[in-house]
Amino acid sequence: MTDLDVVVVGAGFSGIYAVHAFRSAGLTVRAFEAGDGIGGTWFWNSYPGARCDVESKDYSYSFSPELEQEWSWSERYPAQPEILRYLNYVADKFALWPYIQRSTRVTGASWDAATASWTVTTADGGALTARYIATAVGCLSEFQVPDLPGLDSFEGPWYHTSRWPRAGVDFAGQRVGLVGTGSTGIQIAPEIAAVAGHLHVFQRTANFAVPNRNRPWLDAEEREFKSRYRQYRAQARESFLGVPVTGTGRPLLSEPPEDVQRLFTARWQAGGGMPFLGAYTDLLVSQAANDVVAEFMRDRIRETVLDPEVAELLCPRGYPVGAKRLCQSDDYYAMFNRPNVSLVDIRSAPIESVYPGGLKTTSDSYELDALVFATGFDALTGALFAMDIRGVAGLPLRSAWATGAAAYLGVAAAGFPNMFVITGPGSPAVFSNVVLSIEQHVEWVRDCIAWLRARGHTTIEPTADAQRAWMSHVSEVANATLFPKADSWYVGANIPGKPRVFTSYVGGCGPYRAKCDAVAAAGYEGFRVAGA
Ligand code: NA7
Repeated sequence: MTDLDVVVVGAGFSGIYAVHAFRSAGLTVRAFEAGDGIGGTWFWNSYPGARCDVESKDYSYSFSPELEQEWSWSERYPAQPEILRYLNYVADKFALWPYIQRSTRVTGASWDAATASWTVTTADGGALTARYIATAVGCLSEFQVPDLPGLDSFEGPWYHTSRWPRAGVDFAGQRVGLVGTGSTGIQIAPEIAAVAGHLHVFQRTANFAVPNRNRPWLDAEEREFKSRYRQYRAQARESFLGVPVTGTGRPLLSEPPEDVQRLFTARWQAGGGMPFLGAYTDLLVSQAANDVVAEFMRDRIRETVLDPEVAELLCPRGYPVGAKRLCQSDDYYAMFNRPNVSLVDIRSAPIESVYPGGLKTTSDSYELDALVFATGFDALTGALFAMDIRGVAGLPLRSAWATGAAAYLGVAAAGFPNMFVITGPGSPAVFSNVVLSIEQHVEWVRDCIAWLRARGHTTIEPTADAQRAWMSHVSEVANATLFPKADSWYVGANIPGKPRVFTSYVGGCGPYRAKCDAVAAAGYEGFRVAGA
């Protein structure tokens, strides 16, 4: 007998739904959450300007038609506080609080073959056993601060955007340095610039950013949309990105250039990243097609930023559009026209050190009152490796994945029986509307456990062969695209020493779902089951 059927690690979008889904299937479950509130990514990333780059109507649970109808989003793109309110509302509505233990960090989990169970340990010294564990730790949760000489000596405060002080930060009149110009840096920069005395943006790599055109969601629009929400969700499930995007269905290179420009202009005016990347079939597979959209975007930067030298520095080069996460902002580029903002090129003159009064590059010194790091995450594996997970014969997950993460269907790993990795490596997670991907994984795991129980099986584990074949399919699909061609967190390039492997499935959410369903229908093909 185990203490529980399932331990869920984390209470963000995936952990919250996992608790609900598993409980509804009659399982005993507890989620452990390190934060003192639920929400995961949306709990921790409370920096000013934090906003999702997927539209509210998509970035929300689809499992409950009632929830879908009664919740009302206020804006086209949801801001962090509203997403957090939504998740708390979900926990209230489905009475999930008794099953979520907050302020409790899971430190390890080890598999015991004799009892076919996991022992899960927590930082407060607790331990309990469960037949299954489901990691719901998020793909972007283990934040990283660059190892800069002298950072300890800095006299002002410094922050990472993913651990923002709850009480907020007052930058009024201060000289602020911002390191990092990914999605996060691009969102926080205009907020700091609006109040700071001066903002220095330290840019190592320029990023492509398209407008959001964020606006309030009008009542009439919402009513009309909600009348067809079910059909819309059905389309989303079958779609490539987990969001129905209308593309031309044709390659850009076969189109007259003036038609291409007209379409891009219309999409630029409408806002949003997915409509751009989904506009033509060859944008993410042909460098020549991608060059056209890249130049279109550089032209928009040049027409927005008044200083031509600054504009050129902001123009991304050397990697395809979309191979790093396409950023979204309505005011990032225009911010550089403010007299209190300057762009510092740390590609040509890297940061050398931090000193008590500021930051030194190889060419200049910058006097600063505060420093902000928007320097990203040890993505996909960081939060899993932060725990001491040990599978068959005590094998540490960190060793099993030392040369690259691998999971069959992106949801279960050879050597780690009865462990399910929600949105794990090998799944489409970060290349999709992740809420939909989370629901699909959680439901698949719920059904798998029900199938095992119905047959009296106690363990399930993917075979090494099935896992190898799946990961080689993942690579093959990725290598036919431009995605692996940038130094990004998608390939682990942002973490010194991390193996450079592209582990996300970019074959589309619809086909991926079909594959997972087919595996289940074939009696969990590629898995070994045992017991009873
Ligand atoms: P990202 O996208 O990983 O961006 C991190 C930024 O920080 C990026 O501009 C990096 O430059 C920069 N960075 C990282 N380390 C350093 C060092 N050591 N020195 C200088 N600059 C550095 O993280 P975000 O938080 O913006 O976004 C993560 C995801 O959240 C995003 O993709 C969305 O899915 C939501 P680099 O490009 O590596 O040269």
